[in-house]
Amino acid sequence: MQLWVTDDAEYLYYGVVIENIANYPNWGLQMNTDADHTTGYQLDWVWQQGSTGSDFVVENGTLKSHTTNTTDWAPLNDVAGGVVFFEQRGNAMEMKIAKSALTAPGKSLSSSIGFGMELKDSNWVLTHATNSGNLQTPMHVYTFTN
Ligand SMILES: [Ca+2]
Repeated sequence: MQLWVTDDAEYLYYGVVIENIANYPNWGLQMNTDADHTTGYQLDWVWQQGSTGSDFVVENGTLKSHTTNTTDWAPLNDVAGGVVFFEQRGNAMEMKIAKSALTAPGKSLSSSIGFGMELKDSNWVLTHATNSGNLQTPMHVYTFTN
């Protein structure tokens, strides 16, 4: 898997290339948007404990907010209009996310965000992630340039 990220004043952009993409009909791009690992979903079985705290996830092309601050899954809330562009062609996908959509009550958008991609099978079982083969590494960090 290859994953790129950049930003401008209003948007966050991701580009992803996934080998054998047909094996992963479900996916989630997790984001710790407030740079606070104590808020959001604690994905400690994927990334290093204390480095996740995912506040938002782009799940199969739709932006959703996490409603838990623990390792226990909880229902997600759709964030309407958060993904302003999404396209998948072959094994590549691009998405454009409104920065203004990446805030929630008590959570502000940090200038540095954690992120990581999970790839899942048809039963939503995690089968690959950006750190697959070396689980428990810290979530990736991107610092905004705008
Ligand atoms: Ca967080």
